[in-house]
Amino acid sequence: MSEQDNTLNVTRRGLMSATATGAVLATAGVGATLMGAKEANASSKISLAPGELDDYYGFWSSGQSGELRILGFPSMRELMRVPVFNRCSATGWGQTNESLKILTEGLLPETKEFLAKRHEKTYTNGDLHHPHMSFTDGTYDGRYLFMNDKANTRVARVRCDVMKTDKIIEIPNAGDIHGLRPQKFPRTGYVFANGEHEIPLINDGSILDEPDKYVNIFTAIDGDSMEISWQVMVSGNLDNTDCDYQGKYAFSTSYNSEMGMTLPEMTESEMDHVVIFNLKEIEAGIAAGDYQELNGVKVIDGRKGQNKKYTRYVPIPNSPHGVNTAPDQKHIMISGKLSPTVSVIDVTKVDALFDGADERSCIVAEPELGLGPLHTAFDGKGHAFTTLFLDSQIVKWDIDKAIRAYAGEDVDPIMHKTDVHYQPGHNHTSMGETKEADGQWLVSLNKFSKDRFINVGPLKPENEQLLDITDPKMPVVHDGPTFAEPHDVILVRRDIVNPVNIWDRNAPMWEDARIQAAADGVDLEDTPEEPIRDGNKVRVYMTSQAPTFSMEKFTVKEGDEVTIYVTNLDDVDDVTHGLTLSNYGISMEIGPMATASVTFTADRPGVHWFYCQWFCHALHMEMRGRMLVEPREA
Ligand code: CUK
Ligand code: CUA
Repeated sequence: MSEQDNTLNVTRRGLMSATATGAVLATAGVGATLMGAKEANASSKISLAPGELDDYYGFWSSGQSGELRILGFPSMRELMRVPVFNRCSATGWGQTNESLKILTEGLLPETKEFLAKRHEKTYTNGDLHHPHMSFTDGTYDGRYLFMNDKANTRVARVRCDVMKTDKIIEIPNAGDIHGLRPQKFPRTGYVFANGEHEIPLINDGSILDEPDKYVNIFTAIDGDSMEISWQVMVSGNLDNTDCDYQGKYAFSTSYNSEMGMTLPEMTESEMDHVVIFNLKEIEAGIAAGDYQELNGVKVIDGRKGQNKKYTRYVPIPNSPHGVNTAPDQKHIMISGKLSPTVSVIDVTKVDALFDGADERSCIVAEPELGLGPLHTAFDGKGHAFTTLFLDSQIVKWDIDKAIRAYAGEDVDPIMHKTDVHYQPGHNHTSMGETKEADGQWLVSLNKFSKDRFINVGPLKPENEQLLDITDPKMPVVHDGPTFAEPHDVILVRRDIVNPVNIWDRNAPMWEDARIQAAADGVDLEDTPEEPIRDGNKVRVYMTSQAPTFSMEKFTVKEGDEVTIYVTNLDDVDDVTHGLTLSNYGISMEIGPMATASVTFTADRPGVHWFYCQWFCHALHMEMRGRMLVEPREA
């Protein structure tokens, strides 16, 4: 945050707590009395006056909705939905040529074949759990956001300058990508991705109940090229992952070290493990040729008992889930899930494991915190905050005291527990997964809202609560309902994220349109008055400028394959146009100075209006034109 921003924020927040509390108490009467002075004080910190801006960007996942959401934080106002693995009616994501290219180019050949049999080009669903920003030198750098698709084994990247998805790749050999984190140091670098569900190494339908033939795969993706750098075959499954601040190790939890296929089998043993990946040794192993190539990817064998220097398996009680690296750059917290403990790894003790030290020797604390610990967040002041799923609480604890207690000293690391509503999964603190954790806010992502909102029927929203962690009692200051189902969020200081307002005409997004226009001798910004016919292919080039399209009518023949390209010439903030083609199931967004295109077969004769669906001008309703589809002669 710049000096100036900082001053402004402090002033505003300070002012609001001082004055708004007084005002609320004076005017709101009974409500304020019931609310209590403390809660009123805390609420006032987050209630921004109209026109005031938030201090942080919140990047929310959306689970089975498959999109990325941007919220202003701490107000928790939803600002934007960025389609990623889903389809979007408003923007045409999944329908425009530009989005289809991104959605299809990274699919494996066998997936393309499989989808073609279903007459689909890409999957229509996704399960997006973990959005994380690229790092440089241990903190966010505002370049990219990376995220997983657990449903269809993909990893996507969003460009933060335009807040659009620019790459999606399917990960071969792995079963369902779950945990995902970018490398923190020296930069991203690698994006680490866990395959969650173990599958037979040769998954051709001939193997079902032979657990020893099942493997799981840890993948390192190059965050710049979005190509796979290497993979490691492991024992057990892989749940969540994080890495250190030295650029040496990544850590993945495994809740099914048993390699069980049924629930009783998966939860049988008291100890599961965290796998530690030695990045330098893996790179050396790849360079030395100690790999097998599977589906075009170099795969190192890091299974248990291989006794090579690629991996170590540290026993952890019991079905561990979350793994979170502390901003002290030294400690890694592994949440026990079925064990009431969080196991703390000291990264400075990990080197010794690869020289033969006992695996548990890197554990320096294992505080008992409560029931169902899932994920841990940090304030950068030596404290950790762990969600307790079963207890419906956030527990704040002292990392140093936990270490001293583990060494035998009689100290209690638990500082405070706050009730949340209900059943929290992830929690996250402002800048909490970077070395710049600032200890201001914590958001608790609760799986159940039950009675917190007026009833909307059997399907309820989730409830994401905001806790003020500058207060030792960590009061809940806001309830934020969300639709299915954000698992995770990051809170990024707003000075780090600097999106543009207007597209750059050279953006790679519509590269194909540029190439086609050049081949047709068309200037995308000064388009011809008639469509270009090329056999039964028709290319309609248009520009949009509020409140008109450059073409008010065009004619095609039934059965033609029509592509409509629209270039939005309005280089004005917030003047987005759209093109919806009525009764053809077609719509798309065209941002300021962007080009977008859509291809379809004109198999419905008649007059069809195309209209702009973004309210752009006083004459927005009039921003429309006609496509005439002439019936084919019988
Ligand atoms: S997981 Cu959902 S609560 Cu997919 Cu990060 Cu822990
Ligand atoms: Cu352009 Cu509405």
